[in-house]
Amino acid sequence: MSTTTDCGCQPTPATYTVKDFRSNLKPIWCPGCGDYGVVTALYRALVNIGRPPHEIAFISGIGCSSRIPGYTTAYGFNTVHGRALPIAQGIKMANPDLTVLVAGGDGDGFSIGGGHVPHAIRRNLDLTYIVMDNHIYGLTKGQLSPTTPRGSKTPTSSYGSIEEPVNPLLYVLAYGAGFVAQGVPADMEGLANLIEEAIRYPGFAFVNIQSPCITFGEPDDQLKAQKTRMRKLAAEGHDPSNRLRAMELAQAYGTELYTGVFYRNPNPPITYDQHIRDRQAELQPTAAEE
Ligand SMILES: Cc1ncc(C[n+]2csc(CCOP(=O)(O)OP(=O)(O)O)c2C)c(N)n1
Ligand code: SF4
Repeated sequence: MSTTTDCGCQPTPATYTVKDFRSNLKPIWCPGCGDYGVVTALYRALVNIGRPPHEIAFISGIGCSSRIPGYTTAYGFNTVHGRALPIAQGIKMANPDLTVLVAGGDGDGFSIGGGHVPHAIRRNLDLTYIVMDNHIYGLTKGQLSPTTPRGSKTPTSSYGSIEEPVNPLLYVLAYGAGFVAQGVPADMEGLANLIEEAIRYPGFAFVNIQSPCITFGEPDDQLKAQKTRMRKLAAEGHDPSNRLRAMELAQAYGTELYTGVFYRNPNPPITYDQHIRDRQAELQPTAAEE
């Protein structure tokens, strides 16, 4: 952190660097795991946000990806598999001034924790949900996950998966999320910008990150392949205020690798946490009542 003075009297706001957000814990992800890129992009986004680490709470579930809070200096809580969202909502309610980030894998978010996603969206607390989508259960050694493509061979689908995968983008759009984006670690700058935009969005914001699992993932998902496959929505002329078009584009999940903002509500509705603050203010006794 650095604090400078313009004239020797008024300190200018503190500025933070990546070092301020990187913890002393050395990541134990496999060398080449996409999650390294995710945490680097996150550090960059937090530098741009400019809030100190103690004003940020970072909540995760269980999985390789869910280790991420430990690699930051923000307040962190590595909770229970699939239960990051309810705990994050409680934290935001208890201290609405915190910037609350939630992260986990596709298994954590769309399998065991899938029932929490619609309710977090409809409540619309101001938090950012990052899913590190590697189409596999990484931590438990490569079993089928809810986003595993049909036909993929895994230890739990030896002859190829016969299940249709969940489409996380369409799922959250359908439930009314106000901010929906997708990024890849292969485009670090783009990913950092998306995370920053999501944090700045006043309401529930979702970022699906196609974060390759180098150990159990498919070759088509790896960083090198991402670079050739990715198609930036901005370059395609997509207008992120058009929710129906966003849903149309989101249908290509699993075939096209679109990156960027699918949808940003141009008129963000009041958040749940703001409703509560307003209600509390209304219920405060006036001086005459006291
Ligand atoms: C209640 C419960 N059920 C199952 C597990 C075992 N488990 C731990 S992580 C995990 C899945 C991990 O996959 P994902 O959430 O996609 O994260 P990744 O490791 O791929 O980043 C499972 C099934 C658990 N820890 N707790
Ligand atoms: S198993 Fe896969 S997701 Fe887990 S750390 Fe290794 S490469 Fe990453």
